[in-house]
Amino acid sequence: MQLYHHPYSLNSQRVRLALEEKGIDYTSHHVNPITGKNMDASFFRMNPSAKIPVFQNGSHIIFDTIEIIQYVERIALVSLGTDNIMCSSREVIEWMQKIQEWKPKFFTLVHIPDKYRQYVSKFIRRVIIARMAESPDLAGAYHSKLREAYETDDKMKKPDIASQDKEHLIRLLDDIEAQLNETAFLAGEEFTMADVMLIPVLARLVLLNLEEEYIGSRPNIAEYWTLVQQRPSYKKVIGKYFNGWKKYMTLMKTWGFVRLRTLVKRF
Ligand SMILES: N[C@@H](CCC(=O)N[C@@H](CS)C(=O)NCC(=O)O)C(=O)O
Repeated sequence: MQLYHHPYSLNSQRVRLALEEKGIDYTSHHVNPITGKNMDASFFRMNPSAKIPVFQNGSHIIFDTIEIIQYVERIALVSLGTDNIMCSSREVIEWMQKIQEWKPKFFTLVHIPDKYRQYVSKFIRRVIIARMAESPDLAGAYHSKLREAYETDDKMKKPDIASQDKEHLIRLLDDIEAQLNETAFLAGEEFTMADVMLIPVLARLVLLNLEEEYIGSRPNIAEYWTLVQQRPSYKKVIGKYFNGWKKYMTLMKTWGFVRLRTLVKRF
């Protein structure tokens, strides 16, 4: 089984948390969307949306995060016996879908300083153009990605671009806060795939230095956040890259790559 993913990608984190929680082995391929690795023809040919994560088991390829997680659950059922491991209940799936409805893209982008955002955006556009020249048979799909990049840049110029996403996030967190008043985890007393969907959202808020505003102000979520950070799956998938000073190392590595490639004009 192959997983194409990256530590930066919130949906990739979800799938990796699920794999770790279920104890499933897989071959990991890092595809950094910020350095435009997702535009490499070898990956792009399999997945012209260029989005990660992508999960491949033989000829079976899955592109949707929730579908991948449910597939991982089924593999766990088959490989580890049916005694303890259950597939997600309806309640869990409802939470998963509700959390998935909140899209982190514009909310994240508005919290990144303009100068870095524009620099990376220009870099990615140049990567797309370079890859298009190398693989003209994929020109149509590369054009779509280029258009998408320009549309994103245009949308970012609108003053209240992330306000709807922010309101959506507040509603979601308020619902979660109320739920965590009743139960230790999102869908009951046990850790489930609903928690796997939520943890990367909280990690993203921390990464953007928004912990106090969104997590600290909600005592049940704050307590839950402390609890879930103790899990080995969290440490392996997120903590290893983003806890404390590590986040600066992770970000600097990517930023250094983008800067260097831009300076030497190698895309
Ligand atoms: N349909 C996908 C969406 C995944 C997605 O939005 N991935 C983002 C990162 S979390 C991505 O790959 N962005 C890079 C791009 O759009 O070029 C899913 O639900 O898994």
